[in-house]
Amino acid sequence: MSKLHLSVLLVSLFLGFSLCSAVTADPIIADGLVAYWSFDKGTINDAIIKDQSDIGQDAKIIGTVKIAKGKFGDAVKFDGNQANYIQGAKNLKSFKKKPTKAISVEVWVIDEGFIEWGGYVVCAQDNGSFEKGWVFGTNNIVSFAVSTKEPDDGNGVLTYVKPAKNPNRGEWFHMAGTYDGGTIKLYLNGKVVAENKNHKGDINYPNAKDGNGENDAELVIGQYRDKNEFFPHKGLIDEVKIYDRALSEAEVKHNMKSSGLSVDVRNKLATQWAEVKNLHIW
Ligand SMILES: [Ca+2]
Ligand SMILES: [Ca+2]
Ligand SMILES: [Ca+2]
Repeated sequence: MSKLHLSVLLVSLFLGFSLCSAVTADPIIADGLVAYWSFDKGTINDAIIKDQSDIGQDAKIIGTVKIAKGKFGDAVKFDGNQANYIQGAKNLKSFKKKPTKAISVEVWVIDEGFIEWGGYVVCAQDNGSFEKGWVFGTNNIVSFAVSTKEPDDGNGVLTYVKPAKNPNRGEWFHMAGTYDGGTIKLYLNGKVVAENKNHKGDINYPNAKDGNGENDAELVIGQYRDKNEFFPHKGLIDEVKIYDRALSEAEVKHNMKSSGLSVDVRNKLATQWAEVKNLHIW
């Protein structure tokens, strides 16, 4: 084969590959995105997990987690040991754009436990009647709880909004929780499975006035974790997204089929084009 033919063949292969990788999944919705950890190759460097949103909410591996085959690309595997989890933000101050009026949290999960108090993504203090922040995980059954301005008994109220039954143990499922200032919704595999209309107003986070070690919260992935309770997830978590607005049902459905950001795809294509050009010169 001549050098020219080889070049043409390689260029064709690269173009084919570029097109394939561009169309395997639509980009996720970027409007309102405040953190996105895909856990894919190239986004994890030592203990740092790059946030792919433009907010730069990089996360940190505490202890050890394994990288495993995910729903899209790679995912993280948690072994059920409380020493091992991912810290999205050390405290509320370092949670750069924490949702305050509305929120969506989205994940792909394999759960081996469905434990009583489990956390997929958590930013909360729930200690007796002190209930502030939000918990996206399990209360025996998959659930989403958001403490809000109303109702408030003086130190916050969390209502664990959940369906009648769990997804299958050991199988991937998609879960999204949304709160728009008036309704908490829980989605499983793109369908609303639980709803609560009792909560209203801004999200009630721990604040400076709350003493007793309850004036702050950590943003945690893979564990229910507050000042006095540590309940680790056993299983996998992939494609964690947090938004500061409530996604619609259509948007949740769209994101289920999506991975990456459109800007990433453009950058990737640009890189591959550069590679193709370099190759062509030789
Ligand atoms: Ca992934
Ligand atoms: Ca607690
Ligand atoms: Ca309370």
